[in-house]
Amino acid sequence: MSEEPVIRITEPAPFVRLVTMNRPGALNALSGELLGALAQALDGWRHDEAVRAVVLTGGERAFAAGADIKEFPLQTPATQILEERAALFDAIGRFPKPLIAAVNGYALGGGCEVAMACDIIIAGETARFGQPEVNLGIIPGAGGTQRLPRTVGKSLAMLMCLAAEPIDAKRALSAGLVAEVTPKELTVERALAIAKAIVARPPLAVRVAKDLILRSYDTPLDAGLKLERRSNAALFGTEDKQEGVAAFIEKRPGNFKGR
Ligand code: DAK
Repeated sequence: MSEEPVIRITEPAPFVRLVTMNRPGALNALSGELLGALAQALDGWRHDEAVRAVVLTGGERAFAAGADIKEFPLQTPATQILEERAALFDAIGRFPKPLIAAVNGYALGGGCEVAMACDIIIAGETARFGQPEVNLGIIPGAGGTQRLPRTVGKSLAMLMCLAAEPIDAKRALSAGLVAEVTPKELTVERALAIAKAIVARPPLAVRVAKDLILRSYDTPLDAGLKLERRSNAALFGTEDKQEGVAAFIEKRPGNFKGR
């Protein structure tokens, strides 16, 4: 175990957590320890009503430069299965509350996959996204061959995964991989502003909207539309809906409880 914590957690605003990956000497390479700490934090917040949105960031040089390659020499097919590393990555994908990635510098390999598993990516101008695993004789292992083509299309995904060519923030924006590009000093600030805007909104509606958008990737349109209609009908029975409508009519901000 290193002395410095591999992730830092702060509460920059009520209901918001900021998680900063903290292995600057290794460009935030995703060691088992770092992934474990991240998974533990996210799993702990699943049912914690004091947490409504999370911002995940790294450092100035790197969001994360991928899985920790220095752990690879001892890894075998058996350790890959037994260590359940995939489950650690999955903790991000299964987190039910909004997760915003604030990316400066390298987001490579598993780092790019972690960002893609988040719901919104805000990129600083210095951000570089790539899937260079093929250089190591392996392939993306946490969504790079699946989430990336669904987001940027086949041709660019092939370029990134087969030629190991990274893309810069501007190209990531035009490809739809990121929502916005900011000056690098403002990346976290912008992500936090989005998180604060989200936590002021009804938590149940936010949660259901996130769930449905993620489901849209593998739900036929007709089934997705039915699910949307039923989910919306259910939300009409919530206290938050009563409060949101009353707040609009009374021209005041809503006070939402997630009930
Ligand atoms: N792992 C370990 N250390 C890393 C690292 C990484 N991914 N990336 C950088 N570092 C370390 C370097 O070794 C160096 O350490 P020292 O030599 O100083 O001790 C330090 O960080 C600074 O890096 P550089 O000296 O290389 O810095 P440069 O500016 O020259 O280059 C770079 C920056 C990002 C271009 C370069 O460091 C680089 O190419 N890094 C490797 C990027 C990469 O190949 N990433 C993909 C890794 S494979 C799975 C799920 C996912 C995965 C696998 C399995 N399952 C669910 C089973 C994911 C796999 C990957 O991500």
